[in-house]
Amino acid sequence: MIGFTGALKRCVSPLLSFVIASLLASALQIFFFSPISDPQPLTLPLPSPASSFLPSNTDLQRVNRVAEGFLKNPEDVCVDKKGTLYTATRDGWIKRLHRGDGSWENWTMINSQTMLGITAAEDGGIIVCDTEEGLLKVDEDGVTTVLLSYVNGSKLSFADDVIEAGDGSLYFSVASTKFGLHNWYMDVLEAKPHGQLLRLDPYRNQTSLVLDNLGFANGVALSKDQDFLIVCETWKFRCLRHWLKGESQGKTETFTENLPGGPDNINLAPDGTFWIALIQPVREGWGFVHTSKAAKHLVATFPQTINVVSALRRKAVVVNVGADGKIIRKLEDPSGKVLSFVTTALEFGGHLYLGSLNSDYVAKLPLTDVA
Ligand SMILES: [Ca+2]
Ligand SMILES: [Ca+2]
Repeated sequence: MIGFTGALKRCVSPLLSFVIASLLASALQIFFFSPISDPQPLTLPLPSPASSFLPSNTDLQRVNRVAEGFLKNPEDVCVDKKGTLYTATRDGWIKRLHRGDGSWENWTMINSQTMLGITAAEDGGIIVCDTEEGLLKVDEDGVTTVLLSYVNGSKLSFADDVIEAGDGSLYFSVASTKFGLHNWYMDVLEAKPHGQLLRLDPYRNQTSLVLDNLGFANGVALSKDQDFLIVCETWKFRCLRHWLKGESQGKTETFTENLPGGPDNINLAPDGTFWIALIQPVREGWGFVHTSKAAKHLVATFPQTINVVSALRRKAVVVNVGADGKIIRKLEDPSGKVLSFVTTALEFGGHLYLGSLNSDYVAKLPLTDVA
């Protein structure tokens, strides 16, 4: 018996030492190698968000897949005055859809894997946010030039979305001045406001800071009359309104908040409302990860766990929001069966065009089919 206990002790103590050493090593690794510093608790949307009066639905499961297999991770779409639809794909192309014959064209190769928001330019062509290169202009002939790559001597990185105002100004967001596209989720985990909204005056070639300390500055849109600008703050689950004209000019206020997801791109609809794509950075039942510093460090150190704690690839939600900031409609794929990680929704010609970082097509939904 004593012999057995002794053998057990001899066996258990190395095992225990191993377990303790492993835990210590993990803790040290997490402490020293975590890419985030002093993470803050995330204020999650309330369990009964403003949209809860809108019933859950499966409207986004009824989309048609356009150009399936041809469009790699189309993060954003835009449409020009002629009705040509553009998207930037993750394999470096700007591709476009010709309205007449419905054909897609490999329009111009940018040779970049880091393109995000795009917008149609007033004088033809499009403007592209490239998280590495800055702001790019692709003219009508498909020729690309760099519009802006430095801001006050610092490299412009993580430009996320851009919109052109009638006076030629380009308003654009910088999602994070600390993290990049490849580790954007660290910005969510750290939950400190590193985002900005800037304005480029192309005639004077001057860039100015419009808003600072934003919680992952993402989509930007102008109102129909261009009297205000909206910027989305992804991990704050809200959008801000910045007045450009009128008696509130220069003032900033909350436009819509407590959204059922993190707002990504936003697009003005023909009737003056807005379509906002909402990504799902927090998985239901996993909110504790976003309130515990230790859990945040753990996920940040082992980023392969992001797909476990987030619902990015499990759900798709878009909302239609009035010019007063109130949610009018909510369209969903609640299980991600057909669509997930939808990052943009653009209304054009009675259809909604949806881009996603988890698809190889643009989804198209006739708006007559949804309530
Ligand atoms: Ca855009
Ligand atoms: Ca975006």
